[in-house]
Amino acid sequence: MVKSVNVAIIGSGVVGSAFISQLKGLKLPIEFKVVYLARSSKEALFSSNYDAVDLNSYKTASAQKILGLDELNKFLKAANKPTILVDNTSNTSISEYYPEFIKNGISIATPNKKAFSSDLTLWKKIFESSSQPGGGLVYHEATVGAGLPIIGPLNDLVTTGDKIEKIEGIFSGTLSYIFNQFSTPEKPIKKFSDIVKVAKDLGYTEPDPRDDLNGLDVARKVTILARLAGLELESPQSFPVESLIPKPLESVSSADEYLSRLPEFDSDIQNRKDVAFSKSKVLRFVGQVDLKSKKASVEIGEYSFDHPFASLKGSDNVISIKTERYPNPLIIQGAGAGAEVTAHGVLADTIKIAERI
Ligand code: NHO
Repeated sequence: MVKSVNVAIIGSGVVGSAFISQLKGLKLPIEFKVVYLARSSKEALFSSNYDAVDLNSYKTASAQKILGLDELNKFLKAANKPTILVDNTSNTSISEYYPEFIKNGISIATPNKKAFSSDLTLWKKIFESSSQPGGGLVYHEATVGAGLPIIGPLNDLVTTGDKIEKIEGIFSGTLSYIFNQFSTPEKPIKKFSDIVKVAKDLGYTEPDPRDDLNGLDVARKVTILARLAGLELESPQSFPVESLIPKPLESVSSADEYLSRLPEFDSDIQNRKDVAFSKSKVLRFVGQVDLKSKKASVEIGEYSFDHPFASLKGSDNVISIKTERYPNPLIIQGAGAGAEVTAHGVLADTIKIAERI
């Protein structure tokens, strides 16, 4: 008999729709039966007898009002089948509710960073519930580096007894692109403000680029990695994070005003780049966790032209993990942003859970 698991999907935006399309193409000896699909924050597809949602017509099929989280938890539990909840939103209320799903035996696969990078109390509740008998499993590979294998390998090192000494990396696709264009081993000529504008036009940034340039997204990823490695950071605000937004532009009301005034501040970052270049170094926006000094940071760092971070391409992410077993750091590099790679990370987690439950 083919193994069958129930799947509830919340969110069908950029990542969610790529996830659904990859799920449709799966060829595995496991049946993934989608019994609930919230296609927006208002509408969902489901039926009281848990019929499979038709993934070919979910965008247009007639829908119902979404279930509240308590109702959804009861609905999924009552099916009495192994169930995976796939949260493809960035919604905080849903992530705060994870412990309740997990206590009910429902497993979670998600790219939503909120649950793992907010208060430490929520992190502890999630993993304590998961470790109880009958608790659901939690997989969140795509919360750092999109689909790159980072969280799985890091977890494997820790659980098998390796000691993590230092984690360092470029964790934002957007900021990777901006610095790879701005600061290169060849005589660099492009202005920072021009590159930010191009990145926005290419759709690489958030609608307001300040949401990338304030460093918070990287700080969230650093918080997750630090906690996995054993440093219990309280929150992404509990360590130094360098913002790339000039102070006077922090409070301007629109993204357009920010972009039009950004050239006024080009000289500051240009000077930093020129100083680095004179030492045969490039600038990169990096997150770091030093387990020995128990410190984390997010800031612009200088790297020699021959350092792996200096030769990064496009919007790639890179992570270097130095451990007792890997004194020459383990380096993982590749596409760190985009719907397809992020969705594949979430789907691979969904499959791993299905194999275990
Ligand atoms: P969207 O397109 O806004 O989709 C979210 C959907 O959730 C919307 O359709 C919304 O209606 C729905 N929704 C919200 N609340 C809901 C509720 N209560 N019930 C039902 N539906 C609800 O967002 P994305 O882009 O698809 O992102 C989804 C999740 O993936 C977020 O947590 C995001 O942080 C995460 N994620 C996205 C990306 C990406 O490429 N879009 C990446 C990683 C994680 O690799 C990516 C990345 O990190 C890029 C990053 N900017 C970088 O490194 O530079």
